[in-house]
Amino acid sequence: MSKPSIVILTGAGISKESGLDTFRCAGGLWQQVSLEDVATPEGFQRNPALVHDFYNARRAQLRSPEIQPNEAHRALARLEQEFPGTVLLVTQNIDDLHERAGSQSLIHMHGELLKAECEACGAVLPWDGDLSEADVCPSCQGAGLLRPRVVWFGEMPLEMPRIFHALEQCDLFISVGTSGNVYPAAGFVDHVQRCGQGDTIELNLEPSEGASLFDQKRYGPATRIVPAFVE
Ligand code: BV8
Repeated sequence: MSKPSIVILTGAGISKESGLDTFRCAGGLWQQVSLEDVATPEGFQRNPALVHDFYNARRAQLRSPEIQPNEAHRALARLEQEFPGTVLLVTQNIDDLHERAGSQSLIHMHGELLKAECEACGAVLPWDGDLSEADVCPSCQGAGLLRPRVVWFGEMPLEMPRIFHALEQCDLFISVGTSGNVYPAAGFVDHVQRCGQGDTIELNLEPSEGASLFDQKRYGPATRIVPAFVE
């Protein structure tokens, strides 16, 4: 694996101007539904239909034509194209807007809305329609065992060793559009400060929970401040 000298973390704020809700801003997702009911394994065990409805609605919205990558997604894809092999984009988002903007060196640490996972055989499958308990796993034919390929609270995010290694090696850590409320992602800036040598910068609409830990901060809408930073 090439040594990414720039690690970028993104959160829901980078997709806000594309029309997707954030979680903790006014009117955000966690004000519409209780995260305990729809973003925990216990909630899924208790009421799988409610969880499927929550993710089915977000999947349908993501696939609607008005939801497109914005200038911030495109600026990060350009950065990767201009410096091949040196950028690793770690997103907390489960949308596919970074891919659609052209980013390829990409880790979805909280999973992907357009994938399903079989709790019986572990298969991870592309899934762009509704998911329900009636669906059968195409890999093992198990019924009622498919779940959204999404990391819920209390579950281990994906590819953590690879992410921590990149944080320790990078020359620059950029955090975009995240409130710094959810760990381990919220702890990445501290990890760079303690275990790495990179500079750290926060690009956000407003100061995050971890703002004081960043070497540099720029505030404003991502579609303005991210292209300005990349340029
Ligand atoms: C783990 C599902 C360990 C996907 C999400 C007590 C009990 C149990 C656990 C814990 C606990 N205390 C701490 C924890 C750990 C827990 C946690 O951090 N809880 C918090 C709430 C305290 N974390 C976990 O459970 C994680 N797993 O720790 O595992 C482990 C160890 C061993 C073995 C097994 C396990 C798992 C965390 C992932 C949970 N899944 N979502 C989905 O439905 O999407 S979290 C959810 O929050 C999303 O994934 C989201 O990405 C994430 C972070 O939110 P943000 O992206 O930051 O969004 P937010 O709305 O908060 O902020 C938006 C920001 O954008 C704002 O700052 C705003 O100003 C800005 N903005 C808005 N508009 C714009 C903008 N910026 C720029 N331009 C704009 N236009």
